[in-house]
Amino acid sequence: MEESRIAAPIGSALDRFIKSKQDQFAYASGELSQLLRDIALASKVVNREVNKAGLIDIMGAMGSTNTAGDAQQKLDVLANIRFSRALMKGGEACALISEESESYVDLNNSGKYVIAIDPLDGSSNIDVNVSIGTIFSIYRRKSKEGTPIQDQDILQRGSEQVAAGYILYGSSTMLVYTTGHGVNGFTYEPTLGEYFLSHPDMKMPEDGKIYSVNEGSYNSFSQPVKEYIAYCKEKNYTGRYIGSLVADFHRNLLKGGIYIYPATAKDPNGKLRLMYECNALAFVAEQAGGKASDGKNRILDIQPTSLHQRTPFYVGSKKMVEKAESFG
Ligand code: AHM
Ligand code: MG
Repeated sequence: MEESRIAAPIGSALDRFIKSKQDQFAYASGELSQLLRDIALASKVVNREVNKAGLIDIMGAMGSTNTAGDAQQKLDVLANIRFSRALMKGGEACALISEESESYVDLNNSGKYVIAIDPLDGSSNIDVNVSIGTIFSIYRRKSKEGTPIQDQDILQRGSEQVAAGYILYGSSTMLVYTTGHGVNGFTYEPTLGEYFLSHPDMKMPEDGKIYSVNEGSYNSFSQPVKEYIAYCKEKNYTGRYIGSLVADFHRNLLKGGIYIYPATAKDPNGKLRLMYECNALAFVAEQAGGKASDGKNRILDIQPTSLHQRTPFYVGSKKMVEKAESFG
């Protein structure tokens, strides 16, 4: 039997797991595996920065901050640097789309993959010790390697992702990803410096009782969204909203629930970004049996027309998303 058909045992190290699944990739040349390893490595560095975030002021007060200024940089900017460097060094990626950069960044022209990343999402939670996350999408470039990057390489639909996932810096740090063959979650063991398989073949409950939405914006929601929220209350659902998309999504993935960031008066297209926030989580959700839409259309079918395009986002347990959509 091929190694990838055998369920990997809980406790498998991420590197070994990636290697054992390599033949599932459409182009099993090892480059996508290397790319996933690069992302995992950068996330360990970011995890270290996140964990000592509260100490930075103390270190500053003690005069022990690094003179290059690294330690004083905002964590989201720092995370962007860490991921960009890892991807640049790795050489498998030709372009990087990031929440932190206005336009895409050219990496290695002979690289085969395009990466879209939100290096550190949940900015309002960074300074207050609440969970934050990294979100990533990986696409295969369409134009020939070695030629200049084109719009068709950058503006791909979510359905064309070859891999996607997130890192959650929470009470423990987890990396969850899919390559289109189910979803697997790995927990970071800091003393060993390695991710280990802790959540094999994750499935989102088909239905749930948790709704996650910023009700502070209630007055500017559309009537159907207001009615759906009223429905959740009638049903005595539990309201849970961390304000960190990765953390809210992860909880709902494990327990069953729905996350909604709808259009508001301030943000008529919602707040979240299609290319580096919604697509990756939509891919993970679908692979786990859940659903993701903009309230009407499947997220993964939306053709992006610009890098930082926003979309309303409904994601979570299949039946809950369908119910929310049914309000119109
Ligand atoms: P960010 O990219 O500036 O961090 O914003 C994205 C975050 C999501 O993690 C979170 O779900 C949402 O914004 C919260 O927004 P709000 O405070 O409007 O509810
Ligand atoms: Mg973000």
